[in-house]
Amino acid sequence: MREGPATVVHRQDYAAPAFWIRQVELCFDLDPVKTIVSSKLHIERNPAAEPQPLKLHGEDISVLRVMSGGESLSFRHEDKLLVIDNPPADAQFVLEIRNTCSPEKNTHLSGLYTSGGGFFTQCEAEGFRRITYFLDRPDVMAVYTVTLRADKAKYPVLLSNGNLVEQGELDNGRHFAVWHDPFPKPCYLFALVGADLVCREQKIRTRAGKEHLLQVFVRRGDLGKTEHAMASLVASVVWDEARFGLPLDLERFMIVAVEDFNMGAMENKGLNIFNTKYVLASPATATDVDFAGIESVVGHEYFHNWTGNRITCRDWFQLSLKEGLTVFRDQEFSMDMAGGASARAVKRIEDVRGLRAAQFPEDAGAMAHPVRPDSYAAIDNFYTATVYEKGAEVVRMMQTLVGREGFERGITLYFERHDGQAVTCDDFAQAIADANPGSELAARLETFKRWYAQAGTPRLKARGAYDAEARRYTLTLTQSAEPSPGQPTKEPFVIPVLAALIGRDGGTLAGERLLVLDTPEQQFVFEDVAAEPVPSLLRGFSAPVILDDGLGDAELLTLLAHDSDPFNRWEAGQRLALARLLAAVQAPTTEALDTPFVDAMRAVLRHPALDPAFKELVLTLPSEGYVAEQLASFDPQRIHAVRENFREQLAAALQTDWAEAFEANLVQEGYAPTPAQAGRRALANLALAMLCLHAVRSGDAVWPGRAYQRVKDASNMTDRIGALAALVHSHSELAEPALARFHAIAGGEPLVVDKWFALQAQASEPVGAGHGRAFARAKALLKHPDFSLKNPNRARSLVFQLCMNNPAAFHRADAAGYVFWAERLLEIDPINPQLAARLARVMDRWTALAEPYRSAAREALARVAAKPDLSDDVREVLGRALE
Ligand code: 0A1
Ligand code: ZN
Repeated sequence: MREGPATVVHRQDYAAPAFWIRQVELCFDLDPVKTIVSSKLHIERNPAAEPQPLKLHGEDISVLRVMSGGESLSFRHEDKLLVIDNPPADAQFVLEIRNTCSPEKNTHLSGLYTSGGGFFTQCEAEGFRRITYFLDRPDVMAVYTVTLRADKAKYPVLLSNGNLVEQGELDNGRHFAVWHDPFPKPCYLFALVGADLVCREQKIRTRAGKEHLLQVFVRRGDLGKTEHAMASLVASVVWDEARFGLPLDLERFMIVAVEDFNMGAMENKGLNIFNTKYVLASPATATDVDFAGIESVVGHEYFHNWTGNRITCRDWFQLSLKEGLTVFRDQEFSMDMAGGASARAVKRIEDVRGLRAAQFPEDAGAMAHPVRPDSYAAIDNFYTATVYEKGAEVVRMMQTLVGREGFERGITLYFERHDGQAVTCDDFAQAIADANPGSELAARLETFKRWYAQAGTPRLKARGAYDAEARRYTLTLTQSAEPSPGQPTKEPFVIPVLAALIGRDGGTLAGERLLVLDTPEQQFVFEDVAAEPVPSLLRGFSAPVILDDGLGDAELLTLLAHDSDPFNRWEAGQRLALARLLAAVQAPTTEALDTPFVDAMRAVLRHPALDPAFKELVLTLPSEGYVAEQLASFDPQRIHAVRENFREQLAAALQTDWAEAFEANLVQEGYAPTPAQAGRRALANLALAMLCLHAVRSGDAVWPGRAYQRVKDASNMTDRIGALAALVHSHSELAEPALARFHAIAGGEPLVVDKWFALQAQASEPVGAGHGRAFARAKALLKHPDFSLKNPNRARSLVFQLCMNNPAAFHRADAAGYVFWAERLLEIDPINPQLAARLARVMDRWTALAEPYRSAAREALARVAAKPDLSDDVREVLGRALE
């Protein structure tokens, strides 16, 4: 941390390194206070570069000596670099460095740190330089041999990347292990673990007949919660080979769970390190959503073995090369695992809902950036929804444009060309296009690549005209895009629009067809259309755009009842609800919901053929955040009041249907985290929430009583927390005793205690009397003995949930929410800048707030930004917010 502006790195300034590091021998004497790192670097000059000093990155570490050929070399420090002005003149030479670091003091959780008495590493993006001096950039790829030495009793398990080549005893109760990774890799994929762990093992045979060992390492006592992670890993290995022909390339593949971790997990070669949240699960401790999260994150990290590790990024601006592609792959994996068409659609709807909740606001806010950013001050700030989720949509559009088989051919060509290299997003797009000459993508590749370069969510307008006489339907598509920071004007995007025409009676008038818009405006003609249709556009959300199709209630009701594309069917329901929410938010009072809408919702709830999971998605109103995003200036309190009012109306109007849905969807079989069971539990939980809401308003004690019983007796966490949420959000008198009960049942299990904090931090803020209660409760929880800001999961469960996911509690007229935010931010920043910078992002959309929130938010931002000792991470986020 330092004063003054951080250095900004620009994509255009990329230059190949002047030195390559081809081989690395590392030796660690692990000690929490002072770890000694000895490194031997086999360096090769880049003949294309001018002779120049060798500058190695290093941060928060101390150098002991630098040698070459048995001689000491002189060096100096320049900012955060170790500069060797006169390295050996040979084309190749060996450099030996000894340095120390202090894992125990490393609260940033980047580099080598301690957690729960063990040693763990996190090197992406720039953590390796916090371990030893190195050319810490992804295009420098080396083969690693790693020796670990540590006290055997305290750290019986010593792991690093690749294969174990030797292990044995040392003096003084110490032991050692030597690991060798045959694949050249950038240093961000390095990892080590030294800890007291146990593991679940399984052997797996790939198609080539080779046997591989899979291992999941956890703390003693957690072994019973590793079954699902292991099953997900096995499924991932099988899937990648079946879908893309990409086999496991290592003898051994390890997953290690750690309690203190900044992100979800990390794809270190052969040694993935995971946040416990994405490994540990049992029916009693994890919800269906947690089980699904584990499957997708285990898949994600495993898939990185090819997309990220075998082919990596040339520089960090290309981050989406590996992240967008790997998110796309994990989404496809989860869809394939889900099974039938309806379960696949449910997954797609959830993914799009996530994109709209996180990425659309990002693209409209202060931190808006292209999928391939142009500059950064702290790269850790660019592990964003844009790089990940929008990046995945860009890959998905490529698949739509070349077809599924064409895309698989493209992936094959990508590996033929680039295996073992560090490449760019352009290289990826080129491979997909080259494998599909004559495709819609190849025909307009340069235009398509604007998706990498231009920030902001494009708007797509669609208007149709039907000529009954000619039986012709003409669709006019128009696109536009708002300016974003640094990009005042935009060129047209390539927008793939999957479209079908539906009859007013629900029949199909024209089957699905791919329309490709690549100019500001284009017309598409459908011939031989028997009657005036309702267009079903952007099916499956075929492009990440905001669609204005001008459809009215009658047409949306038709799509909700009949569209054969489940995504658009759901979307029609959401749009009916959204229109009503927006109208009410902008009106002085909230009126009764109209009968056609309530009837349509009832029809979905009662529908004999629709999946419970799908019903739950349709009957959940658009979130407060999504409503806010539609408005140029929004009042979070008004949005909350209207949405709560609508929920109460739906609770009352559909009361008997909710009761039926609850009973009909109780799962009698033994717990399994399948989409079918999960869907039933989700709908039963929504029904219970609605029943409690109505009961508390009308003074009826039966449903809250049942919910309370369920908190006590539920046989799985999904049911238990669903019942608890129903009591908390309806402000039932039973909420307090139920919370106490839940905490007791948690028995100190960290991930369950996190849920207990998170639920209270998200508690619906009462509208009218009692307003402020949810905020006061969350604030009081800061003092709870179980609370700590040092553990990222715990900090997220209370502080982030309140600031990000509880708008009515957070945005207060008296600005107390913003004061809370500023105080926590300043507390977290010296401990963990990455985490603090995430919290800073809560204010991304402050300019769209209505008064008095807007002025109060600006004041809070300015107050924090004026502090002298902020980290580069936080400074970058605040700087952009105040620009
Ligand atoms: N590459 C990982 C995510 C990750 C990124 C940065 C981290 O530390 C700053 C940790 C993990 C993934 O995509 O899963
Ligand atoms: Zn990733």
